Amino acid sequence: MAELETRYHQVLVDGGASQPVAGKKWFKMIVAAIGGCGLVLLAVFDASLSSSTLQSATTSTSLVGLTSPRLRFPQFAKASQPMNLPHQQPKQHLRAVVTQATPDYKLCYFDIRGVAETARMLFAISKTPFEDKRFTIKMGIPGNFSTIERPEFDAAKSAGELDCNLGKAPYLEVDGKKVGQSKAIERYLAKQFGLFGADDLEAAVIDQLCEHVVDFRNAYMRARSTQGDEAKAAATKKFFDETLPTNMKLFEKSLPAGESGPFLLGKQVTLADVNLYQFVAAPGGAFDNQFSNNKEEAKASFENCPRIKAAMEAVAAIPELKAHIAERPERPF
Ligand SMILES: N[C@@H](CCC(=O)N[C@@H](CS)C(=O)NCC(=O)O)C(=O)O
Repeated sequence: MAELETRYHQVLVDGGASQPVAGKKWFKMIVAAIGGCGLVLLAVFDASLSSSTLQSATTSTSLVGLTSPRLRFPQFAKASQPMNLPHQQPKQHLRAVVTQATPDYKLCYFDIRGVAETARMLFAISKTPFEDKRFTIKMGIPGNFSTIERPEFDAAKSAGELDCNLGKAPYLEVDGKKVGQSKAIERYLAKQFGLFGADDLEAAVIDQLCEHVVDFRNAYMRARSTQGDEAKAAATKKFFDETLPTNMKLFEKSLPAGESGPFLLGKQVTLADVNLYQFVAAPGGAFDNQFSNNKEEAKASFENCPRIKAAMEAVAAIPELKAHIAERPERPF
């Protein structure tokens, strides 16, 4: 039996190129038959997914960046070479392999753009329906958070509904299961919608670019928390005049070489594009709201970064995103 398993493994992993370990002829025949069935099943399964399913998957199902046959046989993930079935090119990744009903998504956050807006953009770009649950907020004095009233949020927090995000918002519900932390939600949704790269390495580069944005945001927050009005104004000016343009050039240099765009990582929009867009270029983004009226400085910061510029223009031109921005409720931040 151990021999049979070994041979079956070889058939799946290297297409049977290795020498069988079994010595007896009848045993070889059984093993070959089992291996052959496995191959036929794999081929049929792959072929059935390659054309029509792939088409419909892009609109109604999850897109996952996994290569076959590793998806189906994760225990063989460490195999040195994936098996190349006849219609597969070496190194070609099957982007859509799992068809499934779209889950019930519910995103719970305040009735503002805030840290949930990138997630809402991901829903819009992927044309995925979701419940956009918004806790109302009322400011006694505009911009003064000590005068804020948010009865629905308070009730939800007392009821333990926000426990997954340490008593804060947002959280995402997927078929009743909750995920907290806005960045975790973004990554999860991007993976579900095929906006997180074609493989783990591309996903890591997308992560890298998103973390750059976190660093840039932290630099801005440090400038904004400078004590004293004059010192704070000077620190904020320095951020837009020097820090942000320098950072954008570094961001551009950090992009993988050889991609022709228009998006940061090639032809396909990813979470990295949407994240950077919401930070420096989106209407109502990080520098275009009640607390920051610096959208022109933000846009100027990547004027000399051709790849970023092209990517930001390409994101701005996505019809579904344009519609989302035009139709979303007007809020101060
Ligand atoms: N790291 C968390 C931060 C969550 C957070 O601070 N949420 C704020 C709104 S942006 C909140 O719920 N504030 C209400 C409170 O602290 O009472 C995330 O990104 O999800």
